[in-house]
Amino acid sequence: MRTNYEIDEAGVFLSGHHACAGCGEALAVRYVINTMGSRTIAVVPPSCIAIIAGLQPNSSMHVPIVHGTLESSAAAAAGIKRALVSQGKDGVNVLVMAGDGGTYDIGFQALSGAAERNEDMVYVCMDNEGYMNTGAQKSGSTPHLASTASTPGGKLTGKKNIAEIMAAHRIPYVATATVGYPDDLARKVAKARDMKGMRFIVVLTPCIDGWGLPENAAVGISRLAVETGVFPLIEVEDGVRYTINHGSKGVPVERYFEGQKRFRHLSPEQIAQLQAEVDEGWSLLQSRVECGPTG
Ligand SMILES: Cc1ncc(C[n+]2csc(CCOP(=O)(O)OP(=O)(O)O)c2C)c(N)n1
Ligand code: SF4
Ligand SMILES: [Mg+2]
Repeated sequence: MRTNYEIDEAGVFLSGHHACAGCGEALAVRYVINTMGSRTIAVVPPSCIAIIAGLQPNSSMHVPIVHGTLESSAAAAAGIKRALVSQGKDGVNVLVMAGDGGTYDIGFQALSGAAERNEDMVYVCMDNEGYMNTGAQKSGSTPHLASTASTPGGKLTGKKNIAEIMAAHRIPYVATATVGYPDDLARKVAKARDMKGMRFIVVLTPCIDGWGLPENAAVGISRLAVETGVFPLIEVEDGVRYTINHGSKGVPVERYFEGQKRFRHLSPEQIAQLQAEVDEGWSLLQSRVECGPTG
């Protein structure tokens, strides 16, 4: 899928950072921060993103970074934006880049409160489906039956649907994206940047270490996540207007699991169960779409 969106490599993300080679999260950070532009203040809680951002004076990003706590990113961003507005600096973008642990779980209270108040920020969740910075433990985003450091036999519960949860707050904009489709990702970030109120984007960012991937696999595996329907690309406006940006090609989910060490223990019965779960999720999503697929 191509959206013909021109990715702006504005040079806000600099060469040289401390992520693992091939890290999907670092790639997403590059697209997001370059698209947001240099008139941006970013809040980054503890995560691999904070490692990628690095410490001053050697930060990989050419914008101010506020290193907050894992619980408080959305509250911090709301306060920063309000302070800027009170100083007459309306044109500065306030961005959160938080991991899934800092979004689905530990930072969720602050995020939900900020969404209820429709605070003016772009909140991007870099979703690598686990607490990777601390050794790949499971989070509320880890998929059903995936093996992690804290669920070595496979996670017994499912992945929370954070896009649906945020859409239920009826905020102006919710989207999903992934590094496998960078022009779609950059288009969504630019769209969110130019809106007002609470905008939320969850970006699937494969983790080389936690998913058990070769260093060159992040882009290909995130494409498969979309093509199998495991991670649909969608936009939701005002909590009700759903668009699917990429129609499922119906690739079997087994193709997505192949090559990821976190799924190598799955039995044929478990793969069939996961296929049924993906099919059900896809049908539910279709029922929410008013407009047809655009991609
Ligand atoms: C309240 C709290 N609990 C635990 C930690 C330890 N901690 C630091 S980073 C991190 C992992 C965060 O995972 P995620 O948000 O998914 O980001 P990732 O490392 O995967 O990019 C944890 C648990 C912390 N800093 N604060
Ligand atoms: S542990 Fe995973 S998310 Fe963290 S830097 Fe390495 S590849 Fe990236
Ligand atoms: Mg994570």
